[in-house]
Amino acid sequence: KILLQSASRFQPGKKKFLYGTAGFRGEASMLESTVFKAGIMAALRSLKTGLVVGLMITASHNPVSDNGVKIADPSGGMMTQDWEPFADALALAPDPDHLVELIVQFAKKENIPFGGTQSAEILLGRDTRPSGEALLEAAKKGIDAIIGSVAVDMGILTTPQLHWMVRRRNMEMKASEFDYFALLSTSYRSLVDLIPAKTLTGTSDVKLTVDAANGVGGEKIKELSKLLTRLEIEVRNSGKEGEGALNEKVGADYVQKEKFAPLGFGPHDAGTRLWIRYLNASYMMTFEKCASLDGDADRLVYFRVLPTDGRSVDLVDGDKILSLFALFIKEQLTILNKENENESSEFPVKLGIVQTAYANGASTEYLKQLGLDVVFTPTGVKYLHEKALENDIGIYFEANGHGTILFSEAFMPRLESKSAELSSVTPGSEQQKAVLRLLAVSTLINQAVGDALSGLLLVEAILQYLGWSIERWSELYRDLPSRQLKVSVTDRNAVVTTNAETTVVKPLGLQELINYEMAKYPKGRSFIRPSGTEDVIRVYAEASTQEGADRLAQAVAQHVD
Ligand code: NG1
Ligand code: ZN
Repeated sequence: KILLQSASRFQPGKKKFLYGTAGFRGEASMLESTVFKAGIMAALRSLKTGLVVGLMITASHNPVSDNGVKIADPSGGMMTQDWEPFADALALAPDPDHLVELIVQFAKKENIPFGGTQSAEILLGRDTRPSGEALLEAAKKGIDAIIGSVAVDMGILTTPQLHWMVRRRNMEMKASEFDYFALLSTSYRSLVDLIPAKTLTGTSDVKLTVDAANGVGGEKIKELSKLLTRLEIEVRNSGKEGEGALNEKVGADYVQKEKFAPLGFGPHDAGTRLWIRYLNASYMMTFEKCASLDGDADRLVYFRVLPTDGRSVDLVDGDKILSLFALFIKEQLTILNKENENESSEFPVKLGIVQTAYANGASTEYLKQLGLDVVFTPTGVKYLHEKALENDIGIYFEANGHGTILFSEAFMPRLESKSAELSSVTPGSEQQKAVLRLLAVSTLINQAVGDALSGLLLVEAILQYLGWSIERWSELYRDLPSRQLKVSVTDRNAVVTTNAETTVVKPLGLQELINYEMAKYPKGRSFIRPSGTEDVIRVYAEASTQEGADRLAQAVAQHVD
């Protein structure tokens, strides 16, 4: 009855929403009833599992007029895919009666202890969008409509902070925002303290300029940086009044897709080049390293403004962050397994890499050259995350900068007992340090979802460990030129793909046309897929030259149209 009453207050709008790559997204003013239903979903999910669930109001890198809602499962990851059809059905329910009927049926099928003694707890978070507050109220109404469920408003958060809190709560660990900042900063500190003295570059702070997309990451990174030693962060586009609009020509999505510096950055950020004579050798030093977060701070890319025009950038994208992480972890595993006189036992570790078709071909080649095992999944964190979990240590990244490192549940106790063994057998040994580094990575990196803040600290710690500048890092391999386009279509679901989205199966004949275009360009590779967050078909193309990539993308886009 309560459900029916509140449902009548949230009549569905005309627009139909589906639970896509990252939950429901769209024009904020159309979303109220959908968010209300997401509140119901979250409550049911918590009732079903008996654990804490999260609900986040954000539209990430999309314009400020948009918003969205997604549910974090008890693990801290994305809501289980099994429930997506139910989410869609709820969203499509034409009226309150149908809605209630759907819920009752689903609760029966899933054995959800509906109306019983079981209680549910849902952590709510939202980004800085002005529409967030009202939508959060709608979510609360949805939660309140399910008896026994409690909504806990965690305030304005980055998406990864909320996921982290859910995960930690269910692990019965401290999970406040303060705990988050404390854990990240102490883990970073441990990694920096473990840097070999010979690579430590002087005593001065490392500098980094961060574009926070005028989003929630701006204030959060400022707070975090107060707790950091050896890293000085300047934040621009922090979201303060007068600094510009959320995600408008700023942020990780803009920098990665357009390959231009965000607003607020220019020629003055291209840096100074100095030749320093030291022990008869010349060193070139540059002082410019910039990073961009997206609107909810779950994506991170690095860049360097090029002195040529002060606007173009040398992009260091998610693939290169992944490569840096992979290189570092692999090195620690090698140290750990190096034979030594103390003969600690062999410590086999399964390290695996997960990418999507958007990964630059050069990155995949580089990772394979390192001897790493690389697999591909369709776009969407839920797929990458699931695949990465099949390893002891799994690293996944999307080219757009969303990714993380996962340490499996079975592996963590092994790593901890190895650490205990080494600290008694060979304290202070290189092996012991390698284990301590891996342990610090496991607490620094957000294992619930990709997190720009924790990712950034890991990047900085590794660069210091290696003694690398952003230029040296960028030179790991040279990206193949690429181009991304989007084509507006009436029904994006008319395109169906397979093979981790690299082959079109519907409409018939389209793949043959794409193959025909690809064959025209050296190193030509192109694929299309329906976006899960916008009403478009995305086109990706790669070739040995930029002109080739541009022409290939254009040609393929024309076949889609
Ligand atoms: P869609 O719109 O499905 O392409 C985009 C990103 C995904 C993921 C989601 C969620 C690209 C090409 N796609 O999804 O990788 O990050 O948004 O935010 O960047
Ligand atoms: Zn995001």
